[in-house]
Amino acid sequence: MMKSNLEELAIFGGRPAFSEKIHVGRPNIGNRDRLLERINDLLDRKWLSNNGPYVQEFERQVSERLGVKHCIAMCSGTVALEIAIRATGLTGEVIVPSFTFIATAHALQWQEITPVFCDVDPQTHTLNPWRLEAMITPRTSGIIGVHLWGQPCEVETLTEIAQKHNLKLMFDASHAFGCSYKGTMIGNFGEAEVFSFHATKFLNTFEGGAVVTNNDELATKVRLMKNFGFAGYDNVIYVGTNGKMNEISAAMGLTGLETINEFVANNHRNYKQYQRELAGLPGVHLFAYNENEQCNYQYIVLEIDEAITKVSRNDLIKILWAENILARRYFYPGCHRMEPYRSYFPHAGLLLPETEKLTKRVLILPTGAAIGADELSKICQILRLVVTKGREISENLLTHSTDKAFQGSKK
Ligand code: T4K
Repeated sequence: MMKSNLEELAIFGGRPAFSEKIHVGRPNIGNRDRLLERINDLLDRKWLSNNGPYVQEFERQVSERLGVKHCIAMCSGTVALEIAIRATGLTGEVIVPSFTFIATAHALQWQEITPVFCDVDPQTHTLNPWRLEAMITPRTSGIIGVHLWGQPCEVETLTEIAQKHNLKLMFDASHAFGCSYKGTMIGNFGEAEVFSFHATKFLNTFEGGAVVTNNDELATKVRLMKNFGFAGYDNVIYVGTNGKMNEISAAMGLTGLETINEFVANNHRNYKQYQRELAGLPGVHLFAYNENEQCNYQYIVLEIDEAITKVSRNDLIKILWAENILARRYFYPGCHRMEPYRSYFPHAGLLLPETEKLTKRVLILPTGAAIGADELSKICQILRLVVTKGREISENLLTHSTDKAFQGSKK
């Protein structure tokens, strides 16, 4: 049933639009039989970890697909970032966006390297190269750009700046598997790029990640570091940790790679439907992907301009949660407003006006194979109802207690 007036909204006592929760980040699960076949194989083989055949095959297929020389699979994107940072030799200060998942900053701070937060471009949501040069100090050793939502950073300009100032450039490509920049696959830029294959990512290995690079020396170092520094039995030649991907994760990754075109097709179909059904809705802007590049369309990103909608992003989230649509406000409130960075740099926000603005405006909607066209239409219809009656809703919300409907998202 389509909702057409305010009393029908669940936040004001109506029946929720969905009887079950609709999540952002539902995993892409490829062919279940193929996965189970692989799991049976690996159990029969009794080879569960430590550079097993599935991990080797997964690394080979990822390298081939991206046209990159080396892929080193890992147990998570965060550990892959930490190892890449260490192997690249970053020290002192590294410039990163604050508008990213906290792991980008933590991977530096974990090894006592200071993340220096730079503002992002309001159009691309990625590092603003024009702001970046002003953040460089004598302690700066590198830059980590984040291809947020799979939208590539301004790679060329960042490369020029890094060369000019003799800085190392790396990319957190956690969101950007299967995306391209000027026709070249993400994975080929900077010293190294890092993917996440977490359950919620476009391609998942339950938990997992990878460092990819075209640099032979760096690849050797990363490979050693993710395996305690072992160069052979009884021979440790480097400080290292345990960053290894296990066989069951690689089995999931290989299975996902077989149907990756379907994952893109689902996401692209949903993106186009959101685009059509939200078109012309005042104050609601759908983040636009460049359709001339390869893209995974894994995130449906809205920006809510409260001055026009008259209903705030946070109220909109409460309304959607009451309808069982669990929209998220990634990456609120920005790394600079989370510990320990909030204590270290209490005034960082002054240099991050676009980040501050985006963290108050962005809302992520569900997509992926788990959501059908009818469900998606229902979500758009609720958004349309709320936004067209924004002022009335905000006034009503003031008189209703809505805390129960919304438990608050973690970020
Ligand atoms: N850099 C960037 C830019 C990143 O975005 C991330 C990770 C990293 C680095 C680090 O990579 P990893 O070390 O994680 O590989 C999620 C993910 O946990 C995190 O991997 C991801 N970014 C981030 C953007 O999203 P949360 O806190 O939103 O997770 P959670 O548990 O709330 O899950 C999100 C939604 O997904 C839930 O509403 C339900 C759904 N879900 C989740 C899982 C785990 C499922 O339906 N099934 C599942 O198995 O962080």
